[in-house]
Amino acid sequence: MPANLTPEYRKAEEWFRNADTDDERLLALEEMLRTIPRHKGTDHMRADLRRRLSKLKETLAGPKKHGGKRVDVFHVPTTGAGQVVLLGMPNCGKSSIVGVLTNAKVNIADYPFATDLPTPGMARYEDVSMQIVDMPPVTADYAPPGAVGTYRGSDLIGIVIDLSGEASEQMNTCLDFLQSHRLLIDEQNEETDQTGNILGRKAFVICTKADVAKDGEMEKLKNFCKGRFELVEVSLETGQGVDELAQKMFSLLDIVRVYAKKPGKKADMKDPFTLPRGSTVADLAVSIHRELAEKLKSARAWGKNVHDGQNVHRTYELADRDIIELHFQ
Ligand SMILES: Nc1nc2c(ncn2[C@@H]2O[C@H](COP(=O)(O)OP(=O)(O)OP(=O)(O)O)[C@@H](O)[C@H]2O)c(=O)[nH]1
Ligand SMILES: [Mg+2]
Repeated sequence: MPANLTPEYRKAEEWFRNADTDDERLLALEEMLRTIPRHKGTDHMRADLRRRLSKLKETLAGPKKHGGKRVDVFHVPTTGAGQVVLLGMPNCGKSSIVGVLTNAKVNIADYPFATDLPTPGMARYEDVSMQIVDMPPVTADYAPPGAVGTYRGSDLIGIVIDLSGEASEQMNTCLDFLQSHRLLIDEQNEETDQTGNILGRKAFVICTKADVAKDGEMEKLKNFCKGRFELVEVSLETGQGVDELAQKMFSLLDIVRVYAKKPGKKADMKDPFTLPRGSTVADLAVSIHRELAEKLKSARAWGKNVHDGQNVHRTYELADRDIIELHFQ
């Protein structure tokens, strides 16, 4: 696709070429980024400009102070019950999803590459808060440096596909990125690193722009995925499917909610503890208080798999919405 560069941009480029100090180069690069036309044909040029700009800023900031820590903006610590990180091509609706589900300040725009840094927000499902992270886009031959680390640190990857465009082409680009970085969990082969951590992550597909979808695109995508991924169809314009999306994230994060109860008191039903499915009473004790956990003597449970107030062993597997009363020595 032709870049159709404007005279304004050409002028900024000339300024850059003729600049003889880094300070001036920085201003010229910023001007180039400001004046470059924003469309698909300039995707790579803009990505390259951003890269040059950030390198130059680093040079201008001077050598790092001894012992000073470099902040990795692509490292997003998880808060809440789990972390979902979005992946998708430019303009597919990633920021709109985070904008609708959370209070985070995201940049939603009708031009591509509007987002350039990970931006987390907290989404609610019933009484659980889950973190959802907006990301800069990927294309067939560009991914933001550092993004692999963000995906590796997640609990779940949300592949975002714009139904008003070519769904299978977008899906191929996303899958190529995930597969080339060993980011997809594969049932046959759970690859691990040297310390035994599984490299891949679970993924699902969020299909956006249902209100302006191409006829039959959702069906085509379903066939393309052949049951490999779960899909949710949404419109961030009309709100269609947004509640289902939050519910799907909760169910795919595979967590259980547990309400703690003090002996003789009512359970705290407002603020559940969240643990991975398969966790036990002993795990709950550790998550409440690591040191106190060693003193766990007994526990009682209320919930769908037990009689009210039943005594349970420390190996009892917690079910979603259990109420647990812990007794310490
Ligand atoms: N009609 C319609 N428009 C949508 C929907 N979701 C997003 N948009 C529009 O699509 C454009 C791009 O949305 P963004 O959320 O900024 O896309 P993005 O994936 O974050 O884009 P980048 O940051 O460039 O990667 C905006 O103009 C949105 O208003 C939707 O469900 N329906
Ligand atoms: Mg965005």
